[in-house]
Amino acid sequence: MKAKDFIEYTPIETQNLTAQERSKQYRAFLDQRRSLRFFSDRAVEKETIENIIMTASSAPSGAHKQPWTFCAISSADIKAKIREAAEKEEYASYNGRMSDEWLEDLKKFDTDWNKPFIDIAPWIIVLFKKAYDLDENGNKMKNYYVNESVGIAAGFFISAVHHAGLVTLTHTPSPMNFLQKLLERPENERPFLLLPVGYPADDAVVPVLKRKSVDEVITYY
Ligand code: IYR
Repeated sequence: MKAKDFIEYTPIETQNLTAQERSKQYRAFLDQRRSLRFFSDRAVEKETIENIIMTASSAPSGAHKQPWTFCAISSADIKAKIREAAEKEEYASYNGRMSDEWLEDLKKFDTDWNKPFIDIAPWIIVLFKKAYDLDENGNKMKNYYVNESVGIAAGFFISAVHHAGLVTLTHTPSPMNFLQKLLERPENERPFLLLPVGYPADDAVVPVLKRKSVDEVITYY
């Protein structure tokens, strides 16, 4: 792209609804989203995953560098390897690495080191952040606000999964370096999030949670 190349911005088609109506609808729609730990093994087409990832990749990023790689895994063999390595780390976390306060905070989710969803979900997406990029000569090119950018892309991803009628979980097996090795990612990529994607299991349950109220999250001036 040349410097200072501009085209006219085309606003979206609002279908005769006001911003107030549209914002209300979207609020209700995203309020139905839940993080799921119980997945069906029902297949999801590659094209669907690709649409969701490219939605995520439309997120704003520092200097439009798009400092991310989405690894989309459907191979049963690789999923099994990821599950095994993730459970090893999670076992150590739940049995000594996490503080009592942290374990207490997690009680309502009834989680433990077992991560069967990594095998069961048809797709595991591992989102990598790119600390820097390399040009065709192997020179380092700087990325900016990498954590903010990749976090925003993850948000777009989660909303796109919900819009498709699918479910996901923002899973952070910790530490996550095993993913870089297992997926043979280059030195400039660091794992950011692991997101299983699929249909919910027929008997899926979610914890009873309350979201913060307007007064708790907004301060008007
Ligand atoms: N990574 C662990 C623990 C965990 C941590 C937080 I913060 C959660 O919101 C949920 C779980 C796990 O995935 O079980």
